[in-house]
Amino acid sequence: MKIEDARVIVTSPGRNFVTLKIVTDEGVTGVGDATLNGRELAVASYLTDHVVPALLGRDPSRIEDTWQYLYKGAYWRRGPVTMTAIAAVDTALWDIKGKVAGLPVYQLLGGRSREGVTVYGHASAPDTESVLAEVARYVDLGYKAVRVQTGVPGLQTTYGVGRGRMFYEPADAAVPSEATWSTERYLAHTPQVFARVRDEFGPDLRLLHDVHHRLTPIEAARLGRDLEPCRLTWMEDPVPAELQEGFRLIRKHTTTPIAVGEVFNTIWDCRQLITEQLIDYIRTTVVHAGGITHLRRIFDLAALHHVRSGSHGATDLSPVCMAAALHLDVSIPNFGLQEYMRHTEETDQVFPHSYRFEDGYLLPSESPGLGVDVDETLAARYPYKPASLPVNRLEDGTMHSW
Ligand code: EZ4
Ligand code: CO
Repeated sequence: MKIEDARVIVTSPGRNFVTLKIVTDEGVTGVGDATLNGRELAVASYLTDHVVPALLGRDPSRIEDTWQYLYKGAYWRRGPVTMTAIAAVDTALWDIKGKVAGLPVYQLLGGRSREGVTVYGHASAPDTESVLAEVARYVDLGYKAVRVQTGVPGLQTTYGVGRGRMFYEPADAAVPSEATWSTERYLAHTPQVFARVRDEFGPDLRLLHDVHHRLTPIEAARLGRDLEPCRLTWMEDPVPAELQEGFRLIRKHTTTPIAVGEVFNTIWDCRQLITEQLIDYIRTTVVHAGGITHLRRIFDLAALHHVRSGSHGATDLSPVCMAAALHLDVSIPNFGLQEYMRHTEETDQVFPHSYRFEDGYLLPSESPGLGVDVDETLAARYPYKPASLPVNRLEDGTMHSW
């Protein structure tokens, strides 16, 4: 079998997505998500101009070899654009392998290690009172874990807080919009929110919070400590993580578990965090960390060091990524949680899939391959619209993380 064609599909059914579709000479097709929020066209070009020409004529069954060829062969290793492009190829090849074998991909990864994939939903609202109602809605829908984000008194907008029910889309303007941030106001407010939520919903509901990289290690240590009575499942992205040893300081001061990694692209970005046991959950994803092949390598390293998976699953990760993530999630020994934000109806129509939500769990598809596709005719009806993630400035105008 040979790769005969590989198409890059850019579409915007409510938000932008880039998808790679590989077609073999025997007519078997595979899909991979290649969406990099706010930088979509860079990946589309990387694929079209540099990867696709090298794929044509290759044997699609050689997944590992193709991964190594694209990673080592580029000379310029790592980085989000490169690793997202490699991820798309890798994911599509796993899809093809599953279809050829007549098995869902999780069977090729060793089969089930659990019945379903526990997911968490996003409760977000401008203030504490209204976020309680949002948490209740997720509990009613069956969710066993909920991420809680609120606005901060005195700040006009806060990243991570949606603009409507079940709707969360941080990428808006073509040129990044700007928001104002205050660490002091945030640190004073957040523990009060969680005290109310824990009080209202009791000890069983798993609660999570995303800091979106906005603190320094010592500030994150304080937040972690202040949140200890609320028993969080995790505090996410407490600090920007380029300086991996920075997490030692947080670790020294708090038992609040730490999750990080949604912006990581390779095992090298998290090697020290994992091997020094500085984190509890690694949030790397199929689409941004080199596909199923490389993500499994990261999760295997994590398993040796008491670190569980907690893959990113916001709306900019397409149903193709989610379908692939679920095959890994259900099969690995050290699964923790999977983030799950519902896509819009338009997105679900462009990417027909057969994974489903049931009683707080996502269940991977039982179809051969990944169990997801892209409807290219429908996709063509939604042209690309530039949209970027916002930036933050402190109250005096200084640029800040996120
Ligand atoms: O900022 O998906 O945990 N989820 C998040 C997301 C990310 C966006 C970036 O593309 O932090 O909202
Ligand atoms: Co996050």
